[in-house]
Amino acid sequence: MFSTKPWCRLSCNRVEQHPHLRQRGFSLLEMAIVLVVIGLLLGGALVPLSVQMEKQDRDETRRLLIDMQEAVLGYALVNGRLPCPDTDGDGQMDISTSCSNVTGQFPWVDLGLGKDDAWGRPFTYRVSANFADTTDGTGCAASPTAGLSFSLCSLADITVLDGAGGNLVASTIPAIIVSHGKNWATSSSNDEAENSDADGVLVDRVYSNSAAPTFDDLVVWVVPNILKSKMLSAGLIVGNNGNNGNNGNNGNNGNNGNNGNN
Ligand SMILES: [Ca+2]
Ligand SMILES: [Ca+2]
Ligand SMILES: [Ca+2]
Repeated sequence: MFSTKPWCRLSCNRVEQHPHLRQRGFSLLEMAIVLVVIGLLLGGALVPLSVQMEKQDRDETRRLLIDMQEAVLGYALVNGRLPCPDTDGDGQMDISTSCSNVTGQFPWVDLGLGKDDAWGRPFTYRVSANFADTTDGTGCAASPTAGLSFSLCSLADITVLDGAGGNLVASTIPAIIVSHGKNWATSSSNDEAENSDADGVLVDRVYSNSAAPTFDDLVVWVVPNILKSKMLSAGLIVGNNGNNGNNGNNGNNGNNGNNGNN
């Protein structure tokens, strides 16, 4: 028995014989509800995904910063001074005798790494001039070791705070490297502005992308006593002779280093 409808003889015939097979489409209301539910599910999944991606980027950048910190120490062991920043964007440090431009980008060509962070942006690098110039034992040693830019008594001039105008985290730091994070350097955050104003005061504090002032920068620095300890271990700085002042490895009282003349 065939359907009387010529335009759908086969399929209509089957439905007419088996009414329970008759199909009905979704109403507009049902479709709207389904779309809303899918949207909610997708929205719920996408927020954690972006958070997860930022965490991966931060972890990657943090690992790179640790390697860069190690590379700076290695550079000091080989060259007797810290690298001077790159100030013209070619990845090579810009230095004459002195390291007069102490803030710039990390010299990624000379150091062999550290061109960009995980967000494709350059790192900010600041160094203490006394630790990066080509003058032996700048500032304190009476008879500095030839070829060494700094001595045990040399003082660095970088300070790290826990917020703009906040408490000290570290002082007399020879060099510091900053990734400005996913948001780069927001003008609305005093704490982030402190890391991009090219002076010797920088901020390292807990991450926050919601509560003001926001802060997503990643910061590592060269610890003065680790630097000097490595130089001592390598025999590059001699701890107890007058050449390097009389202050042992206490970098923080280096003001007395001038007494080495006496
Ligand atoms: Ca350069
Ligand atoms: Ca930032
Ligand atoms: Ca600053």
